[in-house]
Amino acid sequence: MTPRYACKVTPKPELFENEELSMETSALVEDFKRYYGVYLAQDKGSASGHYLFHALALTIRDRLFSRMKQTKHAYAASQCKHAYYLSMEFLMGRAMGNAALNLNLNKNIAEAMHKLGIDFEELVQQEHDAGLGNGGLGRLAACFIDSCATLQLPVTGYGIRYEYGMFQQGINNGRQIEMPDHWLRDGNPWELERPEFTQRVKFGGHTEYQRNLDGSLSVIWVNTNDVLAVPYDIPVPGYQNGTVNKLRLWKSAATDEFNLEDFNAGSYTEAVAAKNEAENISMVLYPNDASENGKELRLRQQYFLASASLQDILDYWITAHGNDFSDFANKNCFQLNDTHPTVAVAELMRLLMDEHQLDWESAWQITSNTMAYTNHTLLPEALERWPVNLFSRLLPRILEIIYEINARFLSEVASHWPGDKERLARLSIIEEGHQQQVRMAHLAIVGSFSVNGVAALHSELLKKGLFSDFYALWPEKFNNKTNGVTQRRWMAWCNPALSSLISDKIGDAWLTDLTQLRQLEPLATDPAFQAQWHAAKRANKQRLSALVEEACGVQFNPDALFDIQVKRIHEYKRQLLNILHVIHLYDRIKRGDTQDMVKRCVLFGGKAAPGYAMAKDIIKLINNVANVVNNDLDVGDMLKVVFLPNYQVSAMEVICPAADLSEQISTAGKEASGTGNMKFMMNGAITIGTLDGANIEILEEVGDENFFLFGLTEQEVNDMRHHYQPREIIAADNDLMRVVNLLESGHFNQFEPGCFDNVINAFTSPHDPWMTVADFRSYIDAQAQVDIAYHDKKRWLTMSILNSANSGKFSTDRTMTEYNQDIWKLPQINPSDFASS
Ligand code: B1H
Repeated sequence: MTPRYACKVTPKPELFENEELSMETSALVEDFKRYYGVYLAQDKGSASGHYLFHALALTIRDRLFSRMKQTKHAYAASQCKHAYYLSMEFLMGRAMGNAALNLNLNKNIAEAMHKLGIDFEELVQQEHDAGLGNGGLGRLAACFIDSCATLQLPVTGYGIRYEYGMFQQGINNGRQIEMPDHWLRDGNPWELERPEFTQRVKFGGHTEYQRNLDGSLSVIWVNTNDVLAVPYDIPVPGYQNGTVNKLRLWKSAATDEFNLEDFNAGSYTEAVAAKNEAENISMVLYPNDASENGKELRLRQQYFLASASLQDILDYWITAHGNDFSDFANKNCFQLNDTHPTVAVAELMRLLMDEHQLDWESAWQITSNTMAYTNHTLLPEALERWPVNLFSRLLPRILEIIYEINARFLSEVASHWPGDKERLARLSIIEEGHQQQVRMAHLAIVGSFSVNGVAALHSELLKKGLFSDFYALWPEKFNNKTNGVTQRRWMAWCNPALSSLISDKIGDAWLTDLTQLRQLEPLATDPAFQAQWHAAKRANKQRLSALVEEACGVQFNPDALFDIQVKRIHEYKRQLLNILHVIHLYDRIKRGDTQDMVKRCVLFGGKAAPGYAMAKDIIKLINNVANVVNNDLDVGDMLKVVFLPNYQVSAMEVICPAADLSEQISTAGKEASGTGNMKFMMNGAITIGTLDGANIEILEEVGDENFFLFGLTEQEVNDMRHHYQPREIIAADNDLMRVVNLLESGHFNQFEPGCFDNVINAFTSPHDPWMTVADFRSYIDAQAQVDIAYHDKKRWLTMSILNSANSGKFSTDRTMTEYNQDIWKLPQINPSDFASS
């Protein structure tokens, strides 16, 4: 079964008793009682967690929406520039705790609930995660909009209100099973439906030329199957500053005409059934992280998001400016979260030309000065390409525009590199071949004034490799924006023990300026402070142990080293390397070679894309190894291993505060940035990692004595590829040889012969792209250093404190400040400066 990481709520009998309370707390109690007793029509006897949660959510929601209105008025009154974050994913997780913190109502709510005999912390656990994202890219979007609200930047998120979010993962006989995540089943108290802003999105049909009254020609897109896009607004509160920004999510719905013909033909049932096609668009999130996604429904989703959002923004513009778009590019900016919403480039051209009668040059001026593109991966399998014939069937007008953009672009290339046919073919937005494809990344770069990667190494590799031709053409477009995470959720909310310790010592300015944590540096070796730091970490480890015991039935000893790898399961992230190390430790214990070894609890978590067989085999391997290790009496509590099912945002809120060791062990050059690495660092975990993504910048900030570095560099990985012989490396390394022998002898799959053959063949092949074996020795040696360091409690605590103290760079407040300074150029707007009567 899937654990929901939720506890039962047990209200005490004093429910509805009232005592002397502060104004704010009394107001909360009153509102709560009204929602609970009147709106939800409950009484003492029916106090289920569900209604209690909803009553409190509605109480908090009122306070969010009133600030959201004020914020909207302030933006309108100031007529300021606005940025829009277009993303197919917003991995928001739970909202209640974050809202309480950001509204500065945490204490009042806890007090109000206490007076009513309800435990606020238990209530928070009732909330279902909003899992509208796959992993890092979706969670980044959530952290970004949090920081923008805290920085009081006029930024709106636009996404899709998927009926089903990321699947719920169960484990059956060690294998992943997927179950639907119907997150809206119990209602979503945080959203407000705005039917009055419904948009209409076109699909299919064909284009025709039409002569206008002035004799000019314009294009019309006719015979389309239209779909309605209905917006739902979700409040995004800034940290205790009166700003509440908006996340607008679109739900698809059928138009009435959709059914008209069938109705008239008397086919009532067919007509109603046809609604499905429209409603399917926002039905389900595609669960593929950084891998192929070539389905028609996915392109429909992408266009649906782009078209509905741009029409919404243009409508708003027209309300204030009519059809005058001369100032539009000065007042609007669109940030494309990877290529997923990139069809927006062509859609904005279409809307400006076909719907608002701008000529090509004016429309292009606006489009190419408002679009900005963020790339999140170099992996070729994740680079989006859509077959031209799919485009021409689904979005014929958009394809015409893409062809025209490409023709004009290629003539610019031809004049820059006369006669260079190969370069022309390489750069073209249309890839030739037996099936022509639209290269979405090329469309994004051509249509944008800014192109950024998400960590320093990643941005360099974009310029040197994947986009080198574009870089040669337009070097000024390229820039880096190293990712971050919000310290409000990822420290203050999820780690109250550590946060209150920190605030006691240095005050609470770190909540909005994370570089303040550097003040902890002088305390890193202070014995009294170390003891408090250790106590906080130990309490967090106990909290995680309880979760692990409940979900996996395995006991984690809070004094052991907590060694944690949680992220999507992907070969490049090399969960395999980690489990090879676990097998090595097991082998050492069995041989009695435990000198210098510390007690370890190894935790894995993460979802595999449902069609990714190798990733699923890796989950099975982890579970089988865990089974053998955890049940071997010789091992005892020297080593425990678990695969925690259904890793999600709310699970990470318990996991990252409890980690000692953060596993960031991807093949160098493959992880664009990583953001889990930052959450662990902030919470005082020490990283064992390769020189990849943002690990490099973490190492720079913390220094190599506070980081366990291992493995080949990106350059070395690519040099070694040509003469990689893993079987020779295995033969030359006794430790590795024993690990491979254990695997090949079927030690972990005694009743399932052959079940790991594919995994073994993959990592022992000279063509293994992830070069796991190449890094084994260096990884094992680094892990031995971990043991030595952990033996020395004082040294470990110093390292832990220094990691947290030096994590200031990795706040999304810094990331967003950089996006704003270099790309968006928005003013800070304080709603209280525009307070209306
Ligand atoms: C990242 C994705 C991604 N990169 C395709 N690319 C998807 C690609 O549904 N799809 O088709 C979904 C997601 N996700 C991640 O972005 C990187 O791997 C991380 O390294 C990075 O930290 C994160 C945020 O920038």
